[in-house]
Amino acid sequence: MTDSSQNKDRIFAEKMLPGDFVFDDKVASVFEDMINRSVPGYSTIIAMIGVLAERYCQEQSRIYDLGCSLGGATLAAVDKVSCQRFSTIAIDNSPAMIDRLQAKLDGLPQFAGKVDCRCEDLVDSQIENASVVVLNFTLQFIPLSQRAALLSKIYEGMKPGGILIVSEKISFPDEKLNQLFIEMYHSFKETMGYSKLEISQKRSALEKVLLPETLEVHRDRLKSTGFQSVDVWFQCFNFASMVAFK
Ligand code: GEK
Repeated sequence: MTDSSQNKDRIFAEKMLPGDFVFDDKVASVFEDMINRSVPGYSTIIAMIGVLAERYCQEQSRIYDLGCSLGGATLAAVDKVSCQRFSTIAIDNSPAMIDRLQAKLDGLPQFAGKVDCRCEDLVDSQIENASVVVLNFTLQFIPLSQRAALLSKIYEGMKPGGILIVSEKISFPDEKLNQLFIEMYHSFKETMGYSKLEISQKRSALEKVLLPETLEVHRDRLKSTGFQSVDVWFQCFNFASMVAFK
């Protein structure tokens, strides 16, 4: 297995037949480059997840990273938390991602035994005794009809005083702003070295797979799930991260 941080994302560089985006081995092998060049503010969001985890992780509780990919948020959290006794569970349903994350952890002695990597559909995962739950750009891939039930399950599995971090690509009710932010986002991707062909082929591949919602929809659903305080702590164009407190 190669070190994915060395691999450049050229998946959509050549003209290709249309097809839905999947988190397969090809994507996992370039994922770090892909997400860093595709999500504005990704490295800031990851670092701040560490800061939030440090503050809100409770003794004898669990941290969950749901849709962990290569563990960017997992490692940032574990690295910062100062609790004496806590466990961390990193879940993804892509075997390619979980195998790579496990291999990465095996090479990092400071994380030995600290992260339990699970290859499962988070819709079926059990959430228990959680003080920090992370959905960093994952909820957007869950079918719309399953999102409310997933959030209720997470809420039920959380300790009072715990936090849920939800980062998402978002849409806007105002069509003019929606269009503007999409265009700004595409300009951002061009500055990150993606061609117009890459941007348009990836957009088509994600169309039926990544389903953005508005901040209002996210806020209302989190509130009706039971979360007490909910708001955005990071936003850049059509990418935002929210925090919700139980
Ligand atoms: C990061 N959080 O670097 N069950 C489990 N995993 C899933 C499911 C599901 N039902 N659906 C999608 N995934 C990471 C980045 S990427 C975001 C998250 C992106 C997983 C999928 O396999 C992929 O690894 C991840 O969610 C989404 O902080 O690529 O835009």
